[in-house]
Amino acid sequence: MKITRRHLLISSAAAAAAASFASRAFAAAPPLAKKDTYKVGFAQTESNNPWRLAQTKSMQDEAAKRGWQLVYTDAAGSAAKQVADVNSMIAQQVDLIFLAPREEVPLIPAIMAAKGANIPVILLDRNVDQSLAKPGEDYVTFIGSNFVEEGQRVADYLVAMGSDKKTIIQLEGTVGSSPANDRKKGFDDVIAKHPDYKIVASQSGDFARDKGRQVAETLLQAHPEANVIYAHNDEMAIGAIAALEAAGRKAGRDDCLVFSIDGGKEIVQLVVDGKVEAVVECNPRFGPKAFDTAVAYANGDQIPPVLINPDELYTPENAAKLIGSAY
Ligand code: GYE
Repeated sequence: MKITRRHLLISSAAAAAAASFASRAFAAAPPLAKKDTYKVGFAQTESNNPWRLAQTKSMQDEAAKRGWQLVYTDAAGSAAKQVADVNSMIAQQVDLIFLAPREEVPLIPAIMAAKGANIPVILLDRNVDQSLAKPGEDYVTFIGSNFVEEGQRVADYLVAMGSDKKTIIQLEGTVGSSPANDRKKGFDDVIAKHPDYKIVASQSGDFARDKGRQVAETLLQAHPEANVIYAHNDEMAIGAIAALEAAGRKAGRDDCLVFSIDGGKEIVQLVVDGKVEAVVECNPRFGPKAFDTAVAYANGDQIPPVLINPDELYTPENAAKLIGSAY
């Protein structure tokens, strides 16, 4: 059975909200009153990596700077907990919710419940299934990177290198998350146009360092001929380097090329050291833009359906120069 917008509404825990939502379906996203200060929620997905910690700090710093109250929750890697977190923010009557939806589909009921309670939602860093919820209607906007383009940039770089290393292992992010889906699509589509390159294995390491290490270890055993690793984030790339070294292999141009996305200080240093070939930045410092967007929305400005963050590309040519600005 295909899950439709209607099914999700009916199955939502917030049945009362859903009833009032029915009459509002397809109307504009809830408004935000103009006030001097706000109480806003930030529903984080997990805190198991430096990217998440940098994002949380950026949101907390911005709230403090403006004197806004921030209701912060950490879903600890569980979409179900994140839905509950959003429902608790609704019960606390926050003015607006910043949501980093862990996965594309399970957070839809939370967005609909907030809409039903007349609380606007701004999506940060991860998106939701666009056939089930729409910007400007169900939530205000999505702020984040273009993940398809991030994957394309890695593949374009690899192909442009013209190296003889063409046998690829891909470490995917969290299953069902928009960055994992899109970083894979962007990369795979470019590689498909170059039949001399081959993705021999592609598996999720859940955006986590140790899971990335374990998955890389297994895949390197199954495919010892692999000589390129493309990881959907820094954490899994760092885990993969540990797996390569444990297998008596080397990360770098002499043996196995490693690529990643995020661009934290630790990985940029590995580019400087020659262990990582290139990293597409995905900047986690969302605070200023997130809060500015909320204010613009309260002022009645037209908010575009997506607000894309510009991303740097770290390479052996610029890594030493740019490391100071990496998170
Ligand atoms: O790449 C990863 C994090 O959603 C863009 O999630 C974000 C990704 C980021 O856990 O490190």
